[in-house]
Amino acid sequence: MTSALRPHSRHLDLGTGVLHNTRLLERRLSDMSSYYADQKAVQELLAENPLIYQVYDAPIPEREGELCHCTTVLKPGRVGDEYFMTKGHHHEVDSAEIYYILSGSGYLVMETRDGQASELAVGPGSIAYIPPGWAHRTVNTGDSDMVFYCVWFGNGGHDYASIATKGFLRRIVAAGGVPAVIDRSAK
Ligand code: S6P
Ligand code: ZN
Repeated sequence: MTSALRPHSRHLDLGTGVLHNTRLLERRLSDMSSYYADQKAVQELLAENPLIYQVYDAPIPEREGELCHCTTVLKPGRVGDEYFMTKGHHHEVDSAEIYYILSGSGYLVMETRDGQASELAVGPGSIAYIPPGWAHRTVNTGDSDMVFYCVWFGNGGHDYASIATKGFLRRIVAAGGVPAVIDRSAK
């Protein structure tokens, strides 16, 4: 199978995470207000509706044989005691993904549909391997942008619905000023 694409490259600005000649997607609090546990804090912050993250998504065809890739710039901040985070998703086709953390620090929160969970602390230089079947979310626990580069299978697809409905088994919150991993149901 020959790709419709010609060999090419694009420029990644290592300082800002901007990946040039890509599609920019922005997620503000209003795009994901139900994802945070503290709904009183959500309501208070919605007036300002902060930018939570940006995705610079390379325009690669979503089909078998291709490698989709993008950078994400996840802002620092909290909603109540819960750190800013991405929505998180499963891939529709169980398939692996690589995350390369360029700057900032936080957690990759992962889980399987049968209830296994993992919270991986990552920082600059971390290359995280997300095995097939593990849903994933990134959480910025630092005080600067968390920038990371991801590569996944073109035919992987994205399933946001199950996470949007149930959330992850664990949340990352500030407890006494430091990050703590707590169960989803904990107050
Ligand atoms: C894509 C990969 C990342 C995320 C991005 C935003 O498979 O995992 O590029 O898309 O970090 O997160 P989300 O959960 O809103 O797609
Ligand atoms: Zn993914």
